[in-house]
Amino acid sequence: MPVPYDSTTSARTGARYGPEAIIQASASLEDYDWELDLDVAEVGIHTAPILEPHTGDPRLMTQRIQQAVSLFLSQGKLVGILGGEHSVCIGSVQAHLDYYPNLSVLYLDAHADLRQEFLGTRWSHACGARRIHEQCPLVLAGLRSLCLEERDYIRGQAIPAFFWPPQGTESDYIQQVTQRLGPEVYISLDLDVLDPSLMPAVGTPEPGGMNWRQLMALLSAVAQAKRIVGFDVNELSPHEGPAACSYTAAKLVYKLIGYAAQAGSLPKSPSAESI
Ligand SMILES: [Mn+2]
Repeated sequence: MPVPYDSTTSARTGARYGPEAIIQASASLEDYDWELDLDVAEVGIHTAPILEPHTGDPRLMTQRIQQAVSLFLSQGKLVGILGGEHSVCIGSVQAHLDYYPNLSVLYLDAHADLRQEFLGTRWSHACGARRIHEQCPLVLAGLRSLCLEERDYIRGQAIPAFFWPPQGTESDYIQQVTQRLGPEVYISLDLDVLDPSLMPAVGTPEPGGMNWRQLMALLSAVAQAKRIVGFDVNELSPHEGPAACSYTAAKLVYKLIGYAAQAGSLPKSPSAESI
């Protein structure tokens, strides 16, 4: 579901162009995934109409996203959101909790997004993880940028926060992240979890991030151990970087669909439309 929304973005706007760029790039990708030995298109991918942004009130935008995601969940679909700024995760997770009460969220982001409020709203892109943590268990991974308020909140609430780069081996890191998640996992991903050398087209680039292989290793391990029941991929700001970034984001979305299918997360729906 494309959500071209970036109204609370503080540094660089442009994530509103992300969904269209991902969808365009996806048409040029191979549907077959050799790693999974799976034709992702055959899983059944439906591209929903774009969700029109509510630019007047971020709280109302959150509600709009929740209602739209709920509609698809009521039809037994696995929903993946193409953002848009990262605050789109709040409404999506709220909707998923109605269907998956034991949901836990893997929040992949260079930033903690744990501020209580940012620039006058609690539904800002800088508050996404905070709003999620108020509702369900949350695991932060890929983290490498935060403020003191967020550090204190992580310590006070004992939130599992895995900083990047890993202190030990990558496989230990992956194991520790996975162990902190429940059986049903929602993946909320800010593309700035990747290193800006690979993904410069984001609103708030942060050096020292994951490379492609490291991110895939983590997602693959989570998919093998857990059931992926929903996801969002956010913050692609295509005008801020080379076209390769849109392809990378589109490939990531295909990978997430493939991993979810591999783990048996996807409902078998004969009515799914292919694109
Ligand atoms: Mn971020």
